[in-house]
Amino acid sequence: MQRQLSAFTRLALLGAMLGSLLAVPARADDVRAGDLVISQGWSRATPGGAKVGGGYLTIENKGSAPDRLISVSGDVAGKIEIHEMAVTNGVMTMRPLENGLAIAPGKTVKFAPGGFHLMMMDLKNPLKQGDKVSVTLEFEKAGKVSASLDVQGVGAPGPGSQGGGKMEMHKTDGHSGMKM
Ligand SMILES: [Cu+2]
Repeated sequence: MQRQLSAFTRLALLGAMLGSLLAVPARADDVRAGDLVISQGWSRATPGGAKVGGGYLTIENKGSAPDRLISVSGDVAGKIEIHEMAVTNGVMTMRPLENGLAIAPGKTVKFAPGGFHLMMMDLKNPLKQGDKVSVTLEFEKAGKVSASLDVQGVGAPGPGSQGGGKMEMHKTDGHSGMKM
C-alpha cells in the first residue's frame, strides 16, 4: 500500500511538471508555416515624430530544405525592408538585403538590435509600448505568413537579449543620421 501510494505520487508530480512545461507563455505567439517557426516578434516604441522603427523576430527552419524571406509588408509602415547591421571600418552601418535573407535548414535566424532587423519606414503612427504590430512575411517556399511584433519600451533590449545598442547609419545611406 505504501509503495503504491508513492508511485502514484511520483506520477502526479511528473504530470504537474509536464503541465507547467507546456504552459510556458513564450511559446504562445509562435507561428508555424510549413517547416518554419516564427517567434519572439517585438519592436520598440518610437519617440515622438520618428518615422522609422526596427522590428525583430526569430525564424527557425525545422525542415531539410532552405527557404528565403523575400519581403515584408504591413499597414503600420509605408515600406518595410529587411536590413543587416554590420561593423565596417569600426562604424556600425546598415544595408538592405536586396535578395532577401536565406534561412538554412536546421538553422535559427534571430533578428536583434545590432544584426538583422525589419526596417519599418514611413510609419503611419508612432509605435507605443504595449501595441501589437501585424506584419506579413513572404517566404520563397512557405509563402505569406502573418506575424505580430510586441512593442516594448524605448531602448528595450528585447526578449532574452544580450542588451541593446545604439548605432549610427552610414553617411551615404538613404536614411542617414538616424539612430536606432
Ligand atoms: Cu535598418
